Amino acid sequence: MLDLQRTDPDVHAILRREVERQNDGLELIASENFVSRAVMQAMGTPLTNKYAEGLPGKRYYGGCQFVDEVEDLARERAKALFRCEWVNVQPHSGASANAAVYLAFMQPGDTFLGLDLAHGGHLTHGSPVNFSGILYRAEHYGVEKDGPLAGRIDMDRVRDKARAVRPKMISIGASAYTRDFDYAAFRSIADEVGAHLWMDMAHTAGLIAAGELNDPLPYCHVVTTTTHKTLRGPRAGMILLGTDYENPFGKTAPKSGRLKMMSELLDGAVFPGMQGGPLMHVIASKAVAFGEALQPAFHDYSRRVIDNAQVMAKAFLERGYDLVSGGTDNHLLLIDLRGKGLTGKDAESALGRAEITVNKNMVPFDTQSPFVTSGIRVGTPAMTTRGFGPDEFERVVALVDRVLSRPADDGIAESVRDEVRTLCDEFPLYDFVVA
Ligand code: DSN
Repeated sequence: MLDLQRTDPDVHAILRREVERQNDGLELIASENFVSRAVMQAMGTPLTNKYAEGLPGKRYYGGCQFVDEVEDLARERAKALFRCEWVNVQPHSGASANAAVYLAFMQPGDTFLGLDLAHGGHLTHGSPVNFSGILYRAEHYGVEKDGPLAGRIDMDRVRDKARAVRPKMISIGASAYTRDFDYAAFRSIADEVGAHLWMDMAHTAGLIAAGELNDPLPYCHVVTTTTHKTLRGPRAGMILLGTDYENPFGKTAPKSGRLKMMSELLDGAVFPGMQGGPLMHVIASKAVAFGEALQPAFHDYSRRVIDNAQVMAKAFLERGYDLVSGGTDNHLLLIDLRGKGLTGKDAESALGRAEITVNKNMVPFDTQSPFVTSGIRVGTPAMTTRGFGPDEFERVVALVDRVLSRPADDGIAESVRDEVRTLCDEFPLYDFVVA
């Protein structure tokens, strides 16, 4: 960093301010985390210089002998982590991984069925403003509005919808869904209608790797993920094949043949289908992160992420907040602020003034626009990495509540910000980037 300070003080000054922001504030965005120094070091290496189109041992460029080794290591570690037989670690992001899945298994105009963005799904699961909704015929299932399954997916409704629209592919996965998924039920629906089953586990990959949530790999034909979020690696993506290769294209082929067919389709969809050269410095960083996630300490971390989310849920409920689905099974909460007379936009902005970072989020059946929203999404992965436990998360809820009770009061924002800084100082984060 000292070099950068000398050679480009403008960029250095911006980086320093961002690191200070991360050090001094409460990071509650559910999709963010804090990576280790080792994960960052691998990214900041000369591997960024290397072109390596193709796969290890089959490249279109010379000089790939060492990047081959690191990609192989990343692949082996990912397979061990998710107990599966095939991965592609080249997608630049979760959205790129998802695009490759569409390219491999769908033709433009084909129908697929996924969770509605407005009910917690993701842009790449068929939003009309995303390629997935522009190129393909997107149909959606959602969560229940009322009754015992309020805020949750009713699998009978998913089955009815699948029977009605006969999708070629069904997606599972979400960016704001607080409950676990019933993969066996999804698989039985996919089998009934002859659809590929795809899980986008971007949010929960770390919790799944640690065995803290249901495992999609035995049920889904293909699984995609980001490698940051709960997995706590670099910002990037990955594709995995499920461990049951029975699929609508190859029911009669032997297992090894089906694995080959599916993996070749997906490899080709990543490169040359979607991407050019893979980012070898990021792949090296993925290898480091997967190595960390294979350690027993990562299991303990993942358990604490969920325990802390439950502590937060209880504390918010006790303070009269309305949680979509009434609580959480995973790392995030979706808070419906309509009962508090607040929009998500106003809440995000008021909390921001106190250096508490959240994101505004649509709640199911929202009447506000996606830019305003009626909710906020909060998560525990980042502050759990920092060392926060139940006591700290209870303090966090008290601080959030103080701000949201008087969102326009600058005096409260200022005093909460002072407490936030004191709390953060007790759990130091990065001291090396700003040296
Ligand atoms: N943008 C991510 C999130 O915040 O959930 C999903 O890709």
